[in-house]
Amino acid sequence: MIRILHTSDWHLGQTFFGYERTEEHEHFLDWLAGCLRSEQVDVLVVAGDVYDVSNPSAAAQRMFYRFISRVTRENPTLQLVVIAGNHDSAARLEAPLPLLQEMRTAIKGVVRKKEGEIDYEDMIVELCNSQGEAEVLCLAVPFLRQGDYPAVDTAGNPYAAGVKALYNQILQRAIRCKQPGQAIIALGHLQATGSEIAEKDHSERTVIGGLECVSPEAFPPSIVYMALGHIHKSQRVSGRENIRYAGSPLPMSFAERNYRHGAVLVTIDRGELLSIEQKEYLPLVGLLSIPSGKAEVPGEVLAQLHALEIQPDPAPYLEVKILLSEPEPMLKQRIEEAVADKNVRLARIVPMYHHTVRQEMQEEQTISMGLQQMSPLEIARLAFERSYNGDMPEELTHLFQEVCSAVMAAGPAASR
Ligand SMILES: [Mn+2]
Repeated sequence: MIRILHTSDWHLGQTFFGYERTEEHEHFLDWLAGCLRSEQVDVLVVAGDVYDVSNPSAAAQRMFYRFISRVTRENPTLQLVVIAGNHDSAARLEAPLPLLQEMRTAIKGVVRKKEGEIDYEDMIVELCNSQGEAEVLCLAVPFLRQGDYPAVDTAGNPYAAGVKALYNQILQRAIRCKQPGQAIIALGHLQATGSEIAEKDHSERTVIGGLECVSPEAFPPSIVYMALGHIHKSQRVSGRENIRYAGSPLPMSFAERNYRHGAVLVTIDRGELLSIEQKEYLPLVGLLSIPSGKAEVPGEVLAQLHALEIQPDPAPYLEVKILLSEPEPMLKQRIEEAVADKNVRLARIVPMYHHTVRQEMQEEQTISMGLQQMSPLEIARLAFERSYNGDMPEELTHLFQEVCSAVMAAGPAASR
């Protein structure tokens, strides 16, 4: 039996509206270290975006290495598998590998080539149970950039087809060297179709129109568990229990206020998936939104802020949403005064003008329709209508379609 803990999107080093989050990340890592011990985890998986930026600070890197050193000392057979996400620098993440391998840590950032061919075997990592027996073959595929995946002749989306082909190639090789009683799992840092992202949230950097979406069909049933990263909301994909996003341990934006955070504990025995269990983590610092629902006029919001109880430590992040009919220059100061003794970290004041509210309704409609179901042209038309209150001219429509097909032909890297 082997127990695998799936996490992703740690985003170490991230600041939140200018506030340091070190304490929050340390709190999460402490929780995680506790979980690894209490659940007797054999393998910890980080499905990408270890760091928030490709050139992380010395403090963020120290935090990561200190954690690896700590948990591998505390759990003498624990193994770690880390893949690079789109926020990580693939090469930099791999750089300390010669040292980390000594600590039973595998990092896959770069897709290697051997004699001009993708080195598929390089992405297969053996995972061992506490007895030291290899029970699982793990397809550790990092975030894929153009050139990392094979070029596929397709009328459809070249990125999705390329990613699917790459997983398939590695899977074929894994199946070939798989021993009886072994299972195959896979890691990925990508957006799967049928996954839910936060409303108006850009922190996941998804591209509208679904160009960067990979269908869950790309992951055949011979993969008993698919550990995904990139989307911050913990969820299963397209109703399939064994294809999951672990979600980010900390909320990365106010849109993620109501998310549940944590890790996924996966138990595999004799080649079969035994159980999938969500381990909940409560972030150290809360998010507070005032008003809790839609934006209100300044008088109402200020009254609510004055009535706010003094918050317990650690001070929550506060977002204030104000409905305005005209700019109010003194507003920021009045809000700051109202919360001065409330023990909150004022993160942002969101002014909403009446026309923004109308746009919001349109946007909500769009989201309920599902951007995935809309073509890029439909989205562009909607955006044009919103900005200019009229239909998009025919000439512009033609130009847009030309650009679209050029981008499609070039693959997703061109849009990044
Ligand atoms: Mn990501």
